[in-house]
Amino acid sequence: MDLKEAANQLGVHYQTAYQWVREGRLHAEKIGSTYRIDEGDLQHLIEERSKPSPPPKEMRVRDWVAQQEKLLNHLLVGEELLARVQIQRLADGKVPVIDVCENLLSPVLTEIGDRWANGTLTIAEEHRASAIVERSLANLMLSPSGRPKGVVIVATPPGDEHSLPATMATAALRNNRWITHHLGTQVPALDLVKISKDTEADLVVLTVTNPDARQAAVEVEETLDNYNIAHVSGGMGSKLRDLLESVNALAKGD
Ligand code: B12
Repeated sequence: MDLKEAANQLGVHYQTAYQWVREGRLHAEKIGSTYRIDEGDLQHLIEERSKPSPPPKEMRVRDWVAQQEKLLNHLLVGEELLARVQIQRLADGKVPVIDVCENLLSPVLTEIGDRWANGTLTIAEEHRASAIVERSLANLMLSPSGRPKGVVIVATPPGDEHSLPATMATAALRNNRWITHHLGTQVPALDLVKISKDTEADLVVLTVTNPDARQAAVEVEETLDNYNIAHVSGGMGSKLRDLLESVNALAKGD
C-alpha cells in the first residue's frame, strides 16, 4: 500500500507517517517518487502503538537549588509553559508534593517577595510569577486512591489575600488522603462554622501569611472554639510536615 493509505490505517496525518518513515519507525520502500509499505510492517507498528506506555520513572531530585534557579528564571520572564512543564515533571516523577512546595515553590516565592520588597521587581512581575505558580499547583491537587482519613477545611482569615500557601496546604492534605474543601481566601468565621458543620469536617486549617491578618485569625479561632470545631493555624515559614502531623494525629485519635 502507499503511505497515504498507511497513514489512514494508523489514524495519523500523512506528514506524521512520512516523519516515521524518515526516522525508521515505519519501514517503507521507495519506488520512484512514492513509498510502498508492507502490510506486516504496518500491523507491527499498529500493535506497538496500541501497547500502554510504561509508567513514568520515579525521580529523585539531587539538586533543589538548581531546580529553584531554573524555576525562578522561568517565572521572572513569564515563561508559563516551561515553569509548568518543570513542575509537572516532578509530579509525574512522583516527587512528594510537600517537597515540591517546600524545596521549590516556597523558596522561589520568598525570593520573588524579597525582590519585590527591595524594589528590584515590580508588582506586575510579582503578580505574573505568583499567578503562574497558582496555575501550576492545580495539577498537584489530586488525591490518590484509598480510604480517606477524614474531612478538612482550608481557608485564610479575613484580611489575608495570600491564597498560595492555603493551596499548598490543600495539595499536601489531599495527597495525604484527606478530603479537603479548599475555600481560598478571606472566609468569614461564621461561614466557616456553617460549612464545617455541613461537611462534617474534622478540622479547619487556617493559613495566615499577612501579619496584619493575625488579629482576624485569632477572632476566627475564638469563634471556632465557641462552636467546638477543631482547628489548627500556620503562618509564614510553618512547615507542611507539621500540618500533616497535626491532622494525622487527629485521624489516629491522639
Ligand atoms: C505572592 C505574594 C502576594 C500576592 C498573593 C497572591 C496569591 N495568590 O497568593 C499578593 C499580591 C496578593 C500579596 C499581597 C500582599 N503582600 Co504578599 N507576598 C507574596 C509572596 C511573594 C509569596 C507568598 C507565598 O505564597 N509564599 C510562599 C509560601 C508558600 O511560603 P510559606 O509562608 O513558607 O508557606 C508555607 C506555610 O504557609 C505552610 N502552611 C500553609 N498552611 C499551613 C497550616 C499549618 C497549620 C501549618 C503548620 C503550615 C501551613 O505551607 C506553605 C508551604 O510550605 C510573599 C513572599 C514570601 N516571603 O512569602 C509576599 C509577602 C508575604 N507579602 C507581603 C506583603 C507586605 C503584602 C501586602 C501587605 C503588600 C501590600 N502593601 O499590599 C499585601 C497584603 C494583602 C493582604 N490583604 O493579604 C510581605 C509580608 C511582610 C511581613 N511583614 O511579613 C511578604 C513576605 C513580601 C516581603 N518580602 O515583604 N502578596
